[in-house]
Amino acid sequence: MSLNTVMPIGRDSKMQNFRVVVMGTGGVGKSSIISKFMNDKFTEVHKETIEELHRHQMRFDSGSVEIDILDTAGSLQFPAMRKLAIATGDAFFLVFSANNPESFEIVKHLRDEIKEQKQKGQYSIVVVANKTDLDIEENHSHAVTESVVCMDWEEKFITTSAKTGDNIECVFQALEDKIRERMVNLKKKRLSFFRRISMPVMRMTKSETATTALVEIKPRPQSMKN
Ligand SMILES: Nc1nc2c(ncn2[C@@H]2O[C@H](COP(=O)(O)OP(=O)(O)OP(=O)(O)O)[C@@H](O)[C@H]2O)c(=O)[nH]1
Ligand SMILES: [Mg+2]
Repeated sequence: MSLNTVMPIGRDSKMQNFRVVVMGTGGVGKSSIISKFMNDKFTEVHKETIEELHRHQMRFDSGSVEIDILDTAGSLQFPAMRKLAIATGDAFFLVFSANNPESFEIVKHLRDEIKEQKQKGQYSIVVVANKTDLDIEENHSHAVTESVVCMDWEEKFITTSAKTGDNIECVFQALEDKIRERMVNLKKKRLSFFRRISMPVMRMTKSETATTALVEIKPRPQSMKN
């Protein structure tokens, strides 16, 4: 699927649902990243978010997936709201500002909270270093942060600029990859479940199997037919 196939959707009960929660401290560019991706729009004005839900559809070979993108409050968030956001998330974009090292500290705390609240394998994280268009002198070196995220945490790290649009698609491409991974794992789990429940048949003796087969192909008695 290409990112161009992401489109607004109506409700479809049969569609699989996947929620990505966008978190990070105030002003790091969470809403700007979403707006750039969804509407190709960027505004210099900072309007603090309370909470906003965006909905899109991604199409995969095996079907469509409904994507809820939850844009959270950076500075105005209550702990209970954050807890709920974490509880309902399948994936998390943890955003910090490339020119503000303290905003990465918040990302660390958020990751800890997610890890505490959710079970391993139940969620995916993408760490986003935004505002890379700002003067290089102002920019904090990515090397250390990137190695912490990629080597220690083993999570995906992407540098972006919501202003220029640089790498914005990569963030959502990473999400797409995570969903695909999740779908494959789910399929594998289902297959192993079916293998497990078919085990007793495999343990049957030859004669038992033959009897079972006979019972299965025996025609329906005449008396039972209408
Ligand atoms: N130069 C530059 N400015 C950016 C970028 N992304 C966002 N901004 C600016 O940073 C400010 C905050 O952006 P928002 O997207 O509102 O940040 P937020 O994380 O959603 O903020 P809260 O909703 O308050 O948590 C705005 O003035 C944006 O114009 C970027 O990549 N580069
Ligand atoms: Mg916002």
